[in-house]
Amino acid sequence: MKSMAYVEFVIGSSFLQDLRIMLIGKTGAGKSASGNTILKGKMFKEKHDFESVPYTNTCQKHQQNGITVIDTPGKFDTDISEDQLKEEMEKCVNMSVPGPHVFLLVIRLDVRFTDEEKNTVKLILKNFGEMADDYTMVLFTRGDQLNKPIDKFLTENIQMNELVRQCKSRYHVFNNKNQKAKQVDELFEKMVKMMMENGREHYTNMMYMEAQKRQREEEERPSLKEENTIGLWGVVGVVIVILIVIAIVMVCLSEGKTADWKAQVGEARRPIIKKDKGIFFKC
Ligand SMILES: Nc1nc2c(ncn2[C@@H]2O[C@H](COP(=O)(O)OP(=O)(O)OP(=O)(O)O)[C@@H](O)[C@H]2O)c(=O)[nH]1
Ligand SMILES: [Mg+2]
Repeated sequence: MKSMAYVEFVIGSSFLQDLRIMLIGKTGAGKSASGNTILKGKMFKEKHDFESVPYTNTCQKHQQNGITVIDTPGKFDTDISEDQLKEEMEKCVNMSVPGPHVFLLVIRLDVRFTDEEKNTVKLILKNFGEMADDYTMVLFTRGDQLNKPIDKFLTENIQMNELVRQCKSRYHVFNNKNQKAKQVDELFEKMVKMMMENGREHYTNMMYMEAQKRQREEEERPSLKEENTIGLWGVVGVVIVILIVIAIVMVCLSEGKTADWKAQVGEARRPIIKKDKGIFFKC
């Protein structure tokens, strides 16, 4: 437990005079609700539990006391096409210029972290590139539904544990139904620590461009592979044809020899006809 003096130091810290946070995650994870908890107000619109389509379709930005929160549309299992979402994400990055200090990867604690969930999260992170890992912290929502200590929960959920480790073991738990200030102060404390570790640097637009470039290159790579496969099959085809030609030539040659041999043998095996014992061959 940190002393109150330390927490007060963090809250008053110059780090928090200009802090840019970007909320990312699947639809319904609780991004908008978390944005409201952080800014201590009802600034972002939250969706209702029964809605399956993303509530936040466009980037939203709100500021309070030097803290900027950028809310993003939920990824990716819904109506919005991949291209539309990428376009929107680019807008979100531009909205955060010169770039966010922290990506909060928002994850619901109360749903099983299946392979599908894992892949969605992978896609979200991939969109920002590996460099974003240094600036990412997992924010678990629905802490009100957690019935055990978070450490124990993570030990029992290998997939979530893995994700947290990928984010350099940075995580925090929010209960957005009870916007207690303490949970926000503790989050800021973790963010300040992270910013110190990152030398006060932030994620930049350049990093985003680089990540997008890499992604495009990766998408184009399968066709290169295909070309290579076609090339490989071409070589295999030529080799097969050569082998067939060689085989035919050898067969012809050996048939010529056989004919000679047959001729010789035919000569040698001329039937000997004996008058009294019929026909037999001389070996
Ligand atoms: N019980 C509980 N409900 C929460 C918590 N956080 C979010 N919710 C609820 O979960 C629902 C979805 O939250 P949103 O913040 O709208 O989710 P989102 O990630 O912004 O979703 P999209 O905008 O569609 O991408 C809302 O009904 C929230 O009230 C939490 O900590 N506890
Ligand atoms: Mg939202």
